[in-house]
Amino acid sequence: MFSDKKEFQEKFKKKLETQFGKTLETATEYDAYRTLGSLVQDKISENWVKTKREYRENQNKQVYYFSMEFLMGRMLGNNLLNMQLLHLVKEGMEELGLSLSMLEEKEKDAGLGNGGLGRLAACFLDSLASLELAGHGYGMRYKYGMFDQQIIDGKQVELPDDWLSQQFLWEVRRPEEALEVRFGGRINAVENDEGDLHFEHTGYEQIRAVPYDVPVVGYNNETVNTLRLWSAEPTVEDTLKKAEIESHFGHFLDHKRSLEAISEFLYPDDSTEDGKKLRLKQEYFLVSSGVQSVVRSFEQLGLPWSAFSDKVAIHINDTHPALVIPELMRILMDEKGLGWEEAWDLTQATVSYTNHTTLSEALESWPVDMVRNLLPRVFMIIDEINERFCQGLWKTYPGEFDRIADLAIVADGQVKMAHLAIVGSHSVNGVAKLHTEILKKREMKRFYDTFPERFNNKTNGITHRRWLMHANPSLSNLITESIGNEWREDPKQLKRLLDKKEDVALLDSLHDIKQENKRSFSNWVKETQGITVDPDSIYDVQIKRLHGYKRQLMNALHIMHLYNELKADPTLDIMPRTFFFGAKAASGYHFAKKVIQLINRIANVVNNDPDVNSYIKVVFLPNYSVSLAEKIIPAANVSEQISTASKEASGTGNMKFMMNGALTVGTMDGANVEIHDFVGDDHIYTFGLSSEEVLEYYRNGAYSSREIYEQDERVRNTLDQLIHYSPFSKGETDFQEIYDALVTYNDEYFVLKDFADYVLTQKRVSQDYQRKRQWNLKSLVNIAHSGAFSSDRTIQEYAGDIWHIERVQSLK
Ligand code: 26R
Repeated sequence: MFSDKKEFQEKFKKKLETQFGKTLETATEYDAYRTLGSLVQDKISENWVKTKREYRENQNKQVYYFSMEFLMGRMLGNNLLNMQLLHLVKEGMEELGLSLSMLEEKEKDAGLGNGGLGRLAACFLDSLASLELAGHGYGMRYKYGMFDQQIIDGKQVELPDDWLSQQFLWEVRRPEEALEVRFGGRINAVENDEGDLHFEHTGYEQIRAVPYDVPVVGYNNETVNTLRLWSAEPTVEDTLKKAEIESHFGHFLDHKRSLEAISEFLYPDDSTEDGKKLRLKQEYFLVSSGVQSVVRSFEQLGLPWSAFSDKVAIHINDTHPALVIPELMRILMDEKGLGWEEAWDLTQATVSYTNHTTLSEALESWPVDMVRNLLPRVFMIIDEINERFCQGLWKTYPGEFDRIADLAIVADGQVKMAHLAIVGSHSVNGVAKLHTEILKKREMKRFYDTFPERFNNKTNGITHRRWLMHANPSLSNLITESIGNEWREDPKQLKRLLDKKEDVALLDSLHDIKQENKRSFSNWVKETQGITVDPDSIYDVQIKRLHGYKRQLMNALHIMHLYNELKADPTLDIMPRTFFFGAKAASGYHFAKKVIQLINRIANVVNNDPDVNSYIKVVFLPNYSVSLAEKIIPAANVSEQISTASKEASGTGNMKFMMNGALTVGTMDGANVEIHDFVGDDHIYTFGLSSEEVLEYYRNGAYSSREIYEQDERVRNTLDQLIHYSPFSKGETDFQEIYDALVTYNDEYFVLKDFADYVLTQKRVSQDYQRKRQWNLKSLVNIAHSGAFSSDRTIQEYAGDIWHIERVQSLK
């Protein structure tokens, strides 16, 4: 393809001309981006073909990571990084008068995910390829990804994310591998001559599933794995038939649209169970096309069915793809002729499941009638799985009606997806130590009692390639200067920074780099938001989905409190701080939208008040996304991880900040607990109730937020400003609901309970920040321990303990 700068420049100019009909003089930046992208894609193809051939010839076990979400972000920079071409291309472009980072900015984020769960899937793909493991993603090619957020009049407005309006350079449509997925219809049991039953499906609706493959490039190796995204299209026969019957073009168009709707939208909801049939259709669409495609690949190996689980692992990212279990059973039995027992053993040995939340409102269940009507054969199989499971339970726990009803997959007219996922798989894992313990001791206790060997922990991780090497090149270079280059292939090596705690020059450079990152982020904020922020202030950042349990509200109330203190005493000696927020609220989550409005109101008041705005500033960054995270995290001093203890399964933003030298202000929740255990008390700011205390309050009902409201004057004054006349309320009733949630409805997330400790902790942060060298030391210690949170470590654990796969030995 190209191996040196000259050759690269020639190829680039050539492609610009032949593929896009432009010259360096006439090309726009966007033209240059797509030319470069398509050049890179060509180069990737060589290793892609090779990797696929190698897997086939080697007959390696393949892992398929099924997920309704893949939050990939941009790909150009990361592909160049992983291919070790970043330098060559950067310099080559510069000589042609083009800036690579400007071109990178032209790429739209692939935002096919909501938040943590989707981004985790993307980090895992990067680690699988980088560790030379044969693991692929199976997901949905949504026409519209995560909505674009605008803030108008201080309120969130959602606009469709029409990301495909810009051609997605990295995908390859594979119509020759399209499959069909069936919905609805009836099942007739038919007996053949030997007296065997088989099931005939009639009257169904058929949808074509077309895969689009995206290459996943490993770091500094020749591995290119595949992310396969499925798109719904009407089948040809179906379309013709309909057109004929209806003989009405309008009807035909309606029909076409209703079929395509299946892969139209990502559900922009990361918390509430959405009862809509379309979501269930989406889930089955991914599952059925995915499992059919997996089975087809296995059959090409020419091995007996008994080898299936030796060659295939299917991992389900939360319960969203849990229908994999009955779908694989259906295919093995109805299409391949296996008996129940053999099909069941293979299914269980193939499937593994990760739980990402204990929030009851995010646990999926579907009405029996809906499943039966939409997926009649799949429902029969679920029913049979349930029947056999309950019979087994009856033998182990005779007479324990309660327990059996509690564990059943189908109960109260609902299909419980988590129960299906646990029963039909060989491994169930949580995403941080604390989360897994809560699953075992509480949420899934009775399942743990029944299948203790299935439960295990896999603490989440993040790819240090995107989140450190690519997002923060100056810090990366400093690290290399200090401890050598090995950490790039083996991030555990970051620990060697602990030997450099006395290295004053290093600590100073750490500071300088942070300052430089803060300056360039300030410039970006100025350019895009028109807000001036001071790089000498503390950059305090909370970026994540907006949710009650994540307590952006507590952060906001703290800022109101600081404002009040400053107004009361203008001579107050406080370290200047800029509070950054980035958060999208689910479109139907009214309360979350109110919190966004409140933050924007606070920003408006604080930033325009000359009495306070040289001390505190508030910036709400609209349209938080992966690419925005990559800009702000390297510039952060303080990482806000303040969820109500027990509620945040893991968190992964916490790890990204730590890796970039920000210090955590956090509760002992999710992976914060493990961060704390690594860095020690002196290098993290923990506060608030423990998960046990929170869970105990929920049990005994002894918490009264009104008591705190009545006793703590600061809390009362601040909350009253929400409903009485104040600069924040402006005499309107916009924030009555927030007040009510906190006072009238007893503060479900313990915001008031943890408030006092939070205020004190933030004071400590302000004081400590002023002792530069100590602060930089804390920062260094965090970076040093962050290698433990590389997704390479996480993926190695999945590979060894759950999937039983090893690094692919090259055939060469
Ligand atoms: C059912 C459906 C509407 C739905 C519910 C919940 C869809 C998506 C979600 C997203 C949840 C499960 C999620 O993103 N969980 C997050 O997973 C991260 C990766 O494991 C964790 O770090 C994070 O703590 C957790 O909230």
